Amino acid sequence: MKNKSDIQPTAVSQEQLRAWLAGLCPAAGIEMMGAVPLPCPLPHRKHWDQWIRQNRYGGLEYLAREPDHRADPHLNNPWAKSVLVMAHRYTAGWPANDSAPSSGGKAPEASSWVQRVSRYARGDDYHKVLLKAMKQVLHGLRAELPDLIAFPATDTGPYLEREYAWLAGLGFLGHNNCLIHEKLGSGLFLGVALSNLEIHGLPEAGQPVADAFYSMAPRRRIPLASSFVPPVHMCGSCTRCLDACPTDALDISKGMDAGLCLSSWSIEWRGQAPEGMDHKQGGLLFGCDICQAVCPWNNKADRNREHWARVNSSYEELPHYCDLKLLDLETISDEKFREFFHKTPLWRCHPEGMRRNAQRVRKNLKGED
Ligand code: B12
Ligand code: SF4
Ligand code: SF4
Repeated sequence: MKNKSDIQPTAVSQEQLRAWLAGLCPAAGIEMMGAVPLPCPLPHRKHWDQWIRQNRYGGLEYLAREPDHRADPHLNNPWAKSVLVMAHRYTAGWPANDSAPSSGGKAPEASSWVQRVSRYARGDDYHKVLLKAMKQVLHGLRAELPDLIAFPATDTGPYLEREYAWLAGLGFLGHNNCLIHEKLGSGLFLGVALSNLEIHGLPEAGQPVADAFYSMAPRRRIPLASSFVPPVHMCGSCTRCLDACPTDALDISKGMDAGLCLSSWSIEWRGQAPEGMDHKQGGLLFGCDICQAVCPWNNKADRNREHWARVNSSYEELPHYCDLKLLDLETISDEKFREFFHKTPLWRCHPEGMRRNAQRVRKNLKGED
C-alpha cells in the first residue's frame, strides 16, 4: 500500500462511472451506489453537534469522540476526493399493520423467532456480506481505473453514513432517522469508501443529488432536471413512527434519544434498561423494527416487492437456530452462544446480553417460552 500522503487523485466522468456501475453493482449485490465530493461541509452538522451536546447518544461514547473528524473525514485524509456510498437491501419492506413488526408478515404462526429478532439480524453478518460486495465493485472499478484507491467501511468507520447516502441521492432522511428510498423503503444497509476518485460533473459539495449513479430502482419516474434539489425528508405531516415508538425515543427537531432506543438496550448496552422501563421491550429479544414497520414507505415497498429483484435469501430465510426458546437463551452458555451466533449480527450483544434480553422478554411475556 502507498503512503497515504503520496496518493494522487484519479479522474473520471459521471457518465463513464454510471456505465461501469450498471454492470458491476448488480453483479456484486449492491442495489445503489453514489458519491459525494470531498471536502464536503455537512448540511446537518448543526443538528449533529446539538445531538451530541444534548447527550442523546445513549452512552455510545465513540459517537461523541473527535466530532470534527467525524463530520469531516477530509481533515485526516486530505488525499481523499470523494466518499463512495453503497446500499445493500436486507428486506423488501414491512407489511402494513404488521402484528409483529420484526416478523416479515410470517409471524406468529411461522416462528416466534421472527417476531422477536430484528430483520436486519436474520441472516449472515452484514458487515462481512456488504464489505465483500463493496470490495467486488471496487475491484471491478480498479480494472478500469488502475490508480483508484478506496477504503471501504460499513458501520465501523467514523462516518455519518446516512448523511452521505442522502447527499449521494440514495434516499431521504425520515423522522424515524432512517435513510428511506421512495421505492425500496429503509431496509438497506449502508457502506462508504473514502476514495481518490475525482468525479467530474457533481453538484457543489454539500448539496444532495436527485438520484444515485446506479440504482436498481430510479427514485422518480421522470428523470429530473440536474438543477433539482431533493428534499431532506418526504414525511409530509406523517408522524406514525414517532407515535408508535414504545419508548418515545424519537423527536422531529432533536433526533433520536439513543438512550431510550430498544436497539441500544438490547444490542449495544451491557447493563440494564433505564430504571422502570424493562416492560417497554415487550417481546423484542434483539433490536427493534417498530419505527420502520409502521412507515408508509416501507408498507408501499412491501406491496411492490414482486416488482424488484429478490433480497439476498440469507436475510429472508429463517436461520437454523430459530427454534431456540427463550428459556434456552436465558441460560445459554458462552460456548453455545458462540456455536449459534458467531458470524451473525447477534454476536454483538455478547452472551450475557442475550441471557439478560431473554430473561427480560420472558418476564414481559409472563413466562412464555
Ligand atoms: C450508533 C448507531 C445506532 C444507534 C443510534 C441510532 C441513531 N439514530 O443515531 C442505535 C443502536 C440506537 C441504532 C439503531 C439502529 N440502527 Co444503527 N447505526 C448507528 C451508527 C453506527 C452511527 C449512527 C450515528 O452516527 N448517529 C448519530 C445521528 C445524529 O446520526 P444519523 O442517524 O446518521 O443522522 C444524520 C442525518 O439523519 C442528519 N439529520 C438530518 N436531519 C436531522 C435532524 C436532526 C434533529 C438530527 C439530530 C439529525 C438530522 O444528521 C445526522 C448526521 O449527519 C450507524 C452507522 C454509521 N457509521 O453511520 C448505524 C446505522 C445508522 N444503523 C442502521 C440500522 C439498520 C439500525 C437499526 C434499524 C437496527 C435495528 N433494527 O435495531 C436501528 C434503527 C433505529 C433508528 N430508528 O435509527 C443503519 C441504517 C440504515 C438506514 N437505512 O438508515 C446504519 C447506517 C448502519 C449501516 N451501515 O447500515 N443504530
Ligand atoms: S427502533 Fe424501536 S425503540 Fe428505537 S426509535 Fe425505533 S421504534 Fe423507538
Ligand atoms: S413513519 Fe411517517 S414520519 Fe416516520 S419516517 Fe415514515 S413517513 Fe416519515
